[in-house]
Amino acid sequence: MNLFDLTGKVALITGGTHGLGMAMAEGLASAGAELVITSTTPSKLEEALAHYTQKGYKASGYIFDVTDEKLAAEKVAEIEQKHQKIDILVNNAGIIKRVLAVDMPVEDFRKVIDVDLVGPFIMSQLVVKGMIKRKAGKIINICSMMSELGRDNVSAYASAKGGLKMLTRNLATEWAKHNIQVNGIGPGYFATSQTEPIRVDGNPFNEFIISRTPTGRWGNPEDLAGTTIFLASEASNFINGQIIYVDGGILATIGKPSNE
Ligand code: GCO
Ligand code: CA
Repeated sequence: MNLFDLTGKVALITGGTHGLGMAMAEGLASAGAELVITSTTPSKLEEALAHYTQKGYKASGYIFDVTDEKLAAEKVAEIEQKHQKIDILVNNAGIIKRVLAVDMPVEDFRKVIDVDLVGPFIMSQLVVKGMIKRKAGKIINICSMMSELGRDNVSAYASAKGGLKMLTRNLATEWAKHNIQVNGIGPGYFATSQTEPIRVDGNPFNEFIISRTPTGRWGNPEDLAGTTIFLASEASNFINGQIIYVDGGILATIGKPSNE
Protein backbone atom coordinates (compact mmCIF):
# COMPACT_ATOMS: atom_id res chain seq x y z
CA MET A 1 0.00 0.00 0.00
CA ASN A 2 1.32 3.46 -0.96
CA LEU A 3 0.46 5.88 1.84
CA PHE A 4 1.00 8.83 -0.47
CA ASP A 5 -1.20 7.65 -3.34
CA LEU A 6 -3.92 10.12 -4.32
CA THR A 7 -5.46 8.14 -7.17
CA GLY A 8 -9.20 8.77 -7.39
CA LYS A 9 -9.04 11.88 -5.20
CA VAL A 10 -10.45 15.24 -6.28
CA ALA A 11 -8.36 18.21 -5.14
CA LEU A 12 -9.71 21.77 -5.20
CA ILE A 13 -6.93 24.36 -5.20
CA THR A 14 -8.09 27.96 -4.97
CA GLY A 15 -6.01 30.25 -7.15
CA GLY A 16 -4.10 27.27 -8.55
CA THR A 17 -3.17 29.12 -11.73
CA HIS A 18 0.47 30.06 -11.07
CA GLY A 19 3.25 30.18 -8.52
CA LEU A 20 2.96 28.13 -5.35
CA GLY A 21 -0.64 27.13 -6.05
CA MET A 22 0.37 25.65 -9.37
CA ALA A 23 3.37 23.84 -7.90
CA MET A 24 1.21 22.33 -5.16
CA ALA A 25 -1.45 21.34 -7.70
CA GLU A 26 1.18 19.65 -9.83
CA GLY A 27 2.45 17.78 -6.78
CA LEU A 28 -1.06 16.50 -6.04
CA ALA A 29 -1.62 15.56 -9.68
CA SER A 30 1.70 13.71 -9.83
CA ALA A 31 0.44 11.60 -6.89
CA GLY A 32 -2.73 10.80 -8.86
CA ALA A 33 -5.25 13.47 -7.88
CA GLU A 34 -7.67 15.10 -10.30
CA LEU A 35 -7.33 18.88 -10.15
CA VAL A 36 -10.02 21.52 -9.85
CA ILE A 37 -8.65 25.05 -9.77
CA THR A 38 -10.23 28.46 -9.35
CA SER A 39 -9.37 31.94 -10.50
CA THR A 40 -10.99 35.33 -10.81
CA THR A 41 -9.38 35.86 -14.23
CA PRO A 42 -10.60 33.77 -17.19
CA SER A 43 -7.40 34.20 -19.25
CA LYS A 44 -5.20 33.03 -16.36
CA LEU A 45 -7.46 30.04 -15.81
CA GLU A 46 -7.30 29.04 -19.49
CA GLU A 47 -3.52 29.32 -19.49
CA ALA A 48 -3.18 27.21 -16.36
CA LEU A 49 -5.56 24.52 -17.63
CA ALA A 50 -3.59 24.31 -20.88
CA HIS A 51 -0.41 23.86 -18.83
CA TYR A 52 -1.86 21.05 -16.69
CA THR A 53 -3.37 19.29 -19.69
CA GLN A 54 -0.08 19.51 -21.56
CA LYS A 55 1.59 17.82 -18.59
CA GLY A 56 -0.95 15.02 -18.84
CA TYR A 57 -2.92 15.91 -15.71
CA LYS A 58 -6.69 15.86 -15.42
CA ALA A 59 -7.74 19.42 -14.56
CA SER A 60 -10.76 21.65 -14.78
CA GLY A 61 -11.39 25.20 -13.65
CA TYR A 62 -14.04 27.52 -12.28
CA ILE A 63 -14.21 31.30 -12.22
CA PHE A 64 -15.19 32.80 -8.89
CA ASP A 65 -13.97 34.96 -6.04
CA VAL A 66 -13.52 33.07 -2.75
CA THR A 67 -14.78 36.09 -0.80
CA ASP A 68 -18.17 35.97 -2.53
CA GLU A 69 -19.90 33.40 -0.35
CA LYS A 70 -23.05 33.16 -2.47
CA LEU A 71 -21.27 32.54 -5.75
CA ALA A 72 -18.74 30.25 -4.02
CA ALA A 73 -21.62 28.15 -2.65
CA GLU A 74 -23.06 27.77 -6.15
CA LYS A 75 -19.69 26.85 -7.61
CA VAL A 76 -18.85 24.32 -4.88
CA ALA A 77 -22.25 22.68 -5.47
CA GLU A 78 -21.52 22.59 -9.20
CA ILE A 79 -18.06 21.09 -8.63
CA GLU A 80 -19.47 18.43 -6.30
CA GLN A 81 -22.11 17.57 -8.84
CA LYS A 82 -19.65 17.25 -11.71
CA HIS A 83 -16.84 15.54 -9.79
CA GLN A 84 -18.97 13.68 -7.18
CA LYS A 85 -16.87 14.99 -4.27
CA ILE A 86 -14.04 17.20 -3.08
CA ASP A 87 -11.53 15.11 -1.10
CA ILE A 88 -8.84 17.76 -0.71
CA LEU A 89 -9.20 21.53 -0.36
CA VAL A 90 -6.10 23.72 -0.62
CA ASN A 91 -6.84 27.28 0.48
CA ASN A 92 -4.11 28.91 -1.55
CA ALA A 93 -5.66 32.02 -3.10
CA GLY A 94 -4.26 35.10 -1.44
CA ILE A 95 -3.12 38.67 -1.93
CA ILE A 96 -0.55 40.94 -0.32
CA LYS A 97 -0.31 44.72 -0.10
CA ARG A 98 3.05 46.06 1.01
CA VAL A 99 2.48 49.42 2.73
CA LEU A 100 3.62 50.74 6.11
CA ALA A 101 0.82 50.43 8.66
CA VAL A 102 0.79 54.16 9.30
CA ASP A 103 -0.08 54.79 5.64
CA MET A 104 -2.31 51.81 4.91
CA PRO A 105 -5.87 52.65 3.83
CA VAL A 106 -8.27 50.76 6.07
CA GLU A 107 -10.07 49.60 2.95
CA ASP A 108 -6.89 47.83 1.76
CA PHE A 109 -6.38 46.26 5.18
CA ARG A 110 -9.92 44.87 5.07
CA LYS A 111 -9.48 43.57 1.53
CA VAL A 112 -6.38 41.53 2.49
CA ILE A 113 -8.16 40.05 5.52
CA ASP A 114 -11.14 39.26 3.33
CA VAL A 115 -9.18 37.34 0.68
CA ASP A 116 -6.50 35.72 2.87
CA LEU A 117 -8.57 34.84 5.95
CA VAL A 118 -12.31 35.11 5.32
CA GLY A 119 -11.93 33.38 1.93
CA PRO A 120 -10.41 30.20 3.46
CA PHE A 121 -13.18 30.24 6.08
CA ILE A 122 -15.88 30.45 3.41
CA MET A 123 -14.32 27.71 1.27
CA SER A 124 -13.70 25.39 4.22
CA GLN A 125 -17.25 25.82 5.50
CA LEU A 126 -18.69 25.04 2.06
CA VAL A 127 -16.48 22.06 1.28
CA VAL A 128 -16.54 20.46 4.73
CA LYS A 129 -20.25 19.61 4.47
CA GLY A 130 -19.55 16.91 1.88
CA MET A 131 -16.47 15.81 3.81
CA ILE A 132 -18.55 15.31 6.96
CA LYS A 133 -21.04 13.19 5.00
CA ARG A 134 -18.25 11.05 3.55
CA LYS A 135 -16.41 10.96 6.89
CA ALA A 136 -13.13 11.92 5.27
CA GLY A 137 -11.37 15.04 4.08
CA LYS A 138 -8.16 17.02 3.94
CA ILE A 139 -8.00 20.79 4.21
CA ILE A 140 -4.66 22.53 3.72
CA ASN A 141 -4.39 26.24 4.51
CA ILE A 142 -1.50 28.13 2.99
CA CYS A 143 0.01 30.16 5.78
CA SER A 144 3.29 32.12 5.74
CA MET A 145 6.41 33.13 7.64
CA MET A 146 4.11 35.98 8.59
CA SER A 147 1.94 33.52 10.55
CA GLU A 148 4.80 33.74 13.10
CA LEU A 149 6.84 36.85 12.40
CA GLY A 150 6.22 40.48 11.61
CA ARG A 151 8.07 42.73 9.23
CA ASP A 152 7.75 46.26 7.85
CA ASN A 153 5.02 46.79 5.26
CA VAL A 154 2.87 43.68 5.74
CA SER A 155 0.56 44.37 8.71
CA ALA A 156 -2.61 43.20 6.98
CA TYR A 157 -0.96 40.13 5.46
CA ALA A 158 0.63 39.13 8.78
CA SER A 159 -2.69 39.63 10.58
CA ALA A 160 -4.47 37.46 8.02
CA LYS A 161 -1.81 34.72 7.98
CA GLY A 162 -1.56 34.66 11.78
CA GLY A 163 -5.34 34.38 11.82
CA LEU A 164 -5.22 31.58 9.26
CA LYS A 165 -2.91 29.61 11.55
CA MET A 166 -5.46 29.90 14.37
CA LEU A 167 -8.35 29.15 12.01
CA THR A 168 -6.48 25.97 11.09
CA ARG A 169 -6.25 24.92 14.73
CA ASN A 170 -9.85 25.80 15.40
CA LEU A 171 -11.26 23.96 12.39
CA ALA A 172 -9.07 20.96 13.23
CA THR A 173 -10.59 20.98 16.71
CA GLU A 174 -14.16 21.09 15.41
CA TRP A 175 -13.84 18.64 12.53
CA ALA A 176 -11.32 16.03 13.67
CA LYS A 177 -14.12 13.79 14.93
CA HIS A 178 -15.37 13.45 11.34
CA ASN A 179 -11.99 12.13 10.20
CA ILE A 180 -11.15 15.45 8.62
CA GLN A 181 -7.60 16.74 8.92
CA VAL A 182 -7.07 20.50 8.76
CA ASN A 183 -3.43 21.50 8.57
CA GLY A 184 -1.36 24.32 7.17
CA ILE A 185 1.76 24.84 5.14
CA GLY A 186 3.90 27.86 5.93
CA PRO A 187 6.12 28.58 2.94
CA GLY A 188 9.30 30.50 3.61
CA TYR A 189 10.56 32.90 0.97
CA PHE A 190 9.89 31.47 -2.47
CA ALA A 191 10.78 32.73 -5.91
CA THR A 192 7.33 33.53 -7.33
CA SER A 193 5.64 36.50 -8.99
CA GLN A 194 4.37 37.50 -5.54
CA THR A 195 7.93 38.04 -4.26
CA GLU A 196 9.26 39.42 -7.56
CA PRO A 197 9.17 43.06 -6.36
CA ILE A 198 11.31 42.22 -3.28
CA ARG A 199 13.58 39.75 -5.07
CA VAL A 200 14.97 41.94 -7.85
CA ASP A 201 18.73 42.35 -7.95
CA GLY A 202 19.78 45.45 -6.10
CA ASN A 203 16.89 45.26 -3.62
CA PRO A 204 18.67 44.71 -0.27
CA PHE A 205 15.81 42.40 0.72
CA ASN A 206 17.02 39.84 -1.82
CA GLU A 207 20.39 39.44 -0.13
CA PHE A 208 18.80 39.68 3.29
CA ILE A 209 16.58 36.67 2.60
CA ILE A 210 19.42 34.59 1.19
CA SER A 211 21.53 35.25 4.29
CA ARG A 212 18.52 34.86 6.63
CA THR A 213 17.72 31.40 5.22
CA PRO A 214 20.07 28.68 6.55
CA THR A 215 19.70 26.80 3.26
CA GLY A 216 21.07 29.93 1.59
CA ARG A 217 18.58 30.37 -1.24
CA TRP A 218 15.03 31.30 -2.13
CA GLY A 219 12.66 28.35 -2.26
CA ASN A 220 11.63 26.92 -5.62
CA PRO A 221 7.87 26.36 -5.91
CA GLU A 222 8.53 22.61 -6.45
CA ASP A 223 9.96 22.50 -2.90
CA LEU A 224 6.34 22.56 -1.68
CA ALA A 225 5.10 19.49 -3.53
CA GLY A 226 6.20 16.86 -1.00
CA THR A 227 4.56 18.51 2.01
CA THR A 228 1.37 19.09 0.04
CA ILE A 229 1.16 15.44 -1.01
CA PHE A 230 1.88 14.37 2.57
CA LEU A 231 -0.87 16.54 4.09
CA ALA A 232 -3.34 15.47 1.38
CA SER A 233 -2.67 11.76 1.80
CA GLU A 234 -3.35 8.94 4.25
CA ALA A 235 0.20 9.33 5.51
CA SER A 236 -0.99 12.28 7.63
CA ASN A 237 -4.26 10.82 8.96
CA PHE A 238 -3.39 11.41 12.64
CA ILE A 239 -1.91 14.89 12.12
CA ASN A 240 -4.35 17.69 12.84
CA GLY A 241 -4.06 21.42 13.39
CA GLN A 242 -0.37 21.63 12.54
CA ILE A 243 1.44 24.15 10.41
CA ILE A 244 4.45 22.68 8.61
CA TYR A 245 6.94 25.38 7.73
CA VAL A 246 8.77 24.77 4.49
CA ASP A 247 11.27 27.56 4.89
CA GLY A 248 14.83 26.32 4.44
CA GLY A 249 15.26 26.72 8.21
CA ILE A 250 14.33 30.40 8.69
CA LEU A 251 12.19 29.83 11.78
CA ALA A 252 14.87 27.63 13.35
CA THR A 253 17.38 30.42 13.66
CA ILE A 254 17.89 33.95 14.93
CA GLY A 255 20.08 34.64 11.91
CA LYS A 256 23.65 35.90 11.78
CA PRO A 257 25.52 39.15 11.25
CA SER A 258 25.70 40.10 7.59
CA ASN A 259 29.53 40.00 7.53
CA GLU A 260 29.73 36.29 8.47
C1 GCO B 1 6.70 39.68 2.44
C2 GCO B 1 5.62 38.59 2.47
C3 GCO B 1 5.57 37.61 1.34
C4 GCO B 1 6.17 36.22 1.43
C5 GCO B 1 5.76 35.16 2.33
C6 GCO B 1 6.73 34.70 3.37
O1 GCO B 1 7.64 39.54 3.21
O2 GCO B 1 6.59 40.67 1.73
O3 GCO B 1 5.67 37.97 3.62
O4 GCO B 1 6.14 38.20 0.28
O5 GCO B 1 5.95 35.61 0.19
O6 GCO B 1 4.46 34.94 2.57
O7 GCO B 1 6.34 33.53 3.97
CA1 CA C 1 0.00 34.26 -5.70
